[in-house]
Amino acid sequence: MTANPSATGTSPHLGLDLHRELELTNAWWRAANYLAVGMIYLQDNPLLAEPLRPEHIKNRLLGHWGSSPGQAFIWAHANRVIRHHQLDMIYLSGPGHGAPGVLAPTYLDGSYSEIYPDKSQDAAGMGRFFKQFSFPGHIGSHCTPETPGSIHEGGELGYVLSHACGAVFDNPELIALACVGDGEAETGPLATSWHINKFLNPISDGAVLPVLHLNGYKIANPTLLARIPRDELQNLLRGYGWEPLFVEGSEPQAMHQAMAQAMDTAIGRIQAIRAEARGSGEAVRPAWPMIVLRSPKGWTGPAELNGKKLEGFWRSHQVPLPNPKRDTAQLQQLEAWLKSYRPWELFDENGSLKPELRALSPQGDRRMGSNPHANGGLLRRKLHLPQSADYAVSVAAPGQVEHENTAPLGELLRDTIGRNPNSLRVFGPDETASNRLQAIYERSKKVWMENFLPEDLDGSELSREGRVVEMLSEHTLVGMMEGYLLTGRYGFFHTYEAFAHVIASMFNQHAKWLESCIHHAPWRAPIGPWNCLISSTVWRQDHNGFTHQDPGFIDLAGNKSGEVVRVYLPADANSLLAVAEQALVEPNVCNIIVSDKQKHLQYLTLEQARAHVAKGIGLWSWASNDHIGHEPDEPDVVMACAGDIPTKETLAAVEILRREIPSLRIRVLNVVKLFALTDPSEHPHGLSDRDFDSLFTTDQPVIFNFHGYPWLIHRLTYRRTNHANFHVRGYKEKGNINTPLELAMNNQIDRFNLVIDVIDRVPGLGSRAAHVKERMKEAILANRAYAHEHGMDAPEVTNWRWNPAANPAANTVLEAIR
Ligand SMILES: Cc1ncc(C[n+]2csc(CCOP(=O)(O)OP(=O)(O)O)c2C)c(N)n1
Repeated sequence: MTANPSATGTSPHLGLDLHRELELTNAWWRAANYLAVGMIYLQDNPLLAEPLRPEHIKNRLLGHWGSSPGQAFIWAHANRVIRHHQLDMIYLSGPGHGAPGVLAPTYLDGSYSEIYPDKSQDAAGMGRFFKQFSFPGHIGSHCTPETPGSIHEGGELGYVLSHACGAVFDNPELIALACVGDGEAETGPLATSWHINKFLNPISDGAVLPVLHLNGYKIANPTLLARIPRDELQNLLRGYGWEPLFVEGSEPQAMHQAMAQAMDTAIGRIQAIRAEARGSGEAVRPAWPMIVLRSPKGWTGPAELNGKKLEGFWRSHQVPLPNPKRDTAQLQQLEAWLKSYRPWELFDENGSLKPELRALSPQGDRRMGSNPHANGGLLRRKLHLPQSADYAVSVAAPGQVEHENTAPLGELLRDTIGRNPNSLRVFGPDETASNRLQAIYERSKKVWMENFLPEDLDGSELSREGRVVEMLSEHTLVGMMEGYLLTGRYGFFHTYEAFAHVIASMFNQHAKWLESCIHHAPWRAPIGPWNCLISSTVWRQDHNGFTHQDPGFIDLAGNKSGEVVRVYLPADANSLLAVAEQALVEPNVCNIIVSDKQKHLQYLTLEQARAHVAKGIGLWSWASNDHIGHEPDEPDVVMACAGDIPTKETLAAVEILRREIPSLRIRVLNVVKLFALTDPSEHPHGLSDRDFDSLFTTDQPVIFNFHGYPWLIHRLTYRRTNHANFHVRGYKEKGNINTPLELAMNNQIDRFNLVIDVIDRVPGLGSRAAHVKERMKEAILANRAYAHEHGMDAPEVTNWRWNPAANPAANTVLEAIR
């Protein structure tokens, strides 16, 4: 429907009739637009107390005007319905580059000055507010963490709806007003996120109110949704399950009327949906309302410059008048533009907003600049974890039993959800059971607001109230999780390793957000950790093959600030539990946990695993033979490993070496915290040089068997004393439909190649261990032939168990050297 532009009646608030209320709303919007222009251009003379001169203009003009007036318009009308209905509402700016249209309202509602008292409500404060915008040493040009009321920077476009959805999960009274850029709507993540309405339960969740901001243009192009026929757009949005309300035009008075009516209709509809569902107790998916705001890009800005169209065209996207400092005509045009808002009618002689306009903002925490949900750490409660010991795998001796590493974690998550029923959700792209986390379903199912078929009762685990969110859009899931975290709750995302790259950019953005919060917005309380379990890993893609083999996601983590990023590579189930005990609760971090879902050998008891995780790198003395009591421990070689399969192959290699060359002194190190490898000045997990040197030695060969691409280990250790002796094995893009051992052999992380590496690297071994080396080469050929003949690994490989009983008689090589 199109909102009727001739809405009439009496405002139930402020004792104003609607006409007067909208007149004031328009004045408030003028004030916001004035501030937005001031932010982009002015470093002095904020109230135009004197004629505008070049020195009042900033030297570099950095910002985006085009989106700003439309966003301030939305905010103005949100204020109106918040006041009328005492709503709990937050605003998310999809095109966050339109920050002037968000910052200005937070200044007008007083939130900004409360957080930043020097940006006071007077001319001097306004001057500082203008100058700091998009200015070196001050704030950025998007809705960065410094922006009060923002949980969404909007620098990288595409996530506004999924963030909004996460924010309203389990917040039944909250409305997340989400401005979607029409350019943003062309991105893959945004396009798929229209489906959020399939996961919102009108009884227990809040509502997302999208406003598709159809201002027609991106940076230098028309937008698709603005140019397709209107009925096509309407059908598209309806097809996604929304009921669009259209507000279209450019004449302010008619637009205020239309927007007021659309907002009234939308809020009325949301309230009716809630009342119906909550009254009946029956949750079905309604057609939630949304608004399509078709207004000019750069609305109220200069119509043209040198005969070229600005308002209502892409040329208004950034700074419409690019050079008023040096071009007198542009300076005059800018002054006329600023004066067109009649600031003298809006601000008193001190520069404070006039009281009748100030009254248009909601009060206290109802202001969208001060809503506590947008500083979610304030609302965050401690996550109650059950005792991990209840789920620990019993390990009588290392390397004897196999277990699915992720299954106990599933039990831990199940009971953590039980203890935190409204503040923990698990997100995954259709893989919760596949990743062996299905124990969660004993406590909570998958949320599903669509219809149910009878056969769904047979194992589909669907429910209206589920704490598990599954959808085949990693973007939407991670966006939902981030919205959930940013509003003070806890989340856990799990995915395929190779496809974690799909959300690599989201990880980047979230890590940047956290980093900025810590350094530039200390008033933001810490939020719960961003958890990503990578559980279908490169080394066990038996039925998928090459496309599913890519351990590069953790490489990204190496690019981010150590303050906010953690990578864990637990080798067994208890290590994963011990990691989870930390990862689930550490605030303001992103955790990447790599743990394959299949059955693996178990090495450590929970107590041992906890100590191992606390240290980050463990010297596994039970696997080493360099500990010779009274003499200094001097290994001939250090066998280091990180990750489940590389750990197993390393141990199998050590077993061969101890059998074949028993006097070779081997030290086995297992790395569970990847960043323990780096310097403590780079990462809080980092080991000191002394600790590192004592583990890895300063001069002995280190054969490092790594889960990921080998270069990452070199990146992390290049400054360590013994780096020159590091020989790293890892994934080298050699894969197909392989057996596990064959894949390991193709990439040389297997036991036989590791033995060869040791023979090649330990000084003096070489030709003296030629017979062993030959046997290893033969073993590789034989095992490959077996795999190609039988389609599986030989039983002695598959059923291999740690058994270091050495046979001293076989030792001849090293004794001859010593
Ligand atoms: C994912 C992504 N791709 C490209 C850009 C670069 N970019 C910044 S603004 C913009 C145009 C945005 O258009 P729209 O969403 O309609 O916003 P508005 O018109 O309100 O400025 C683009 C392409 C980006 N920020 N994010």
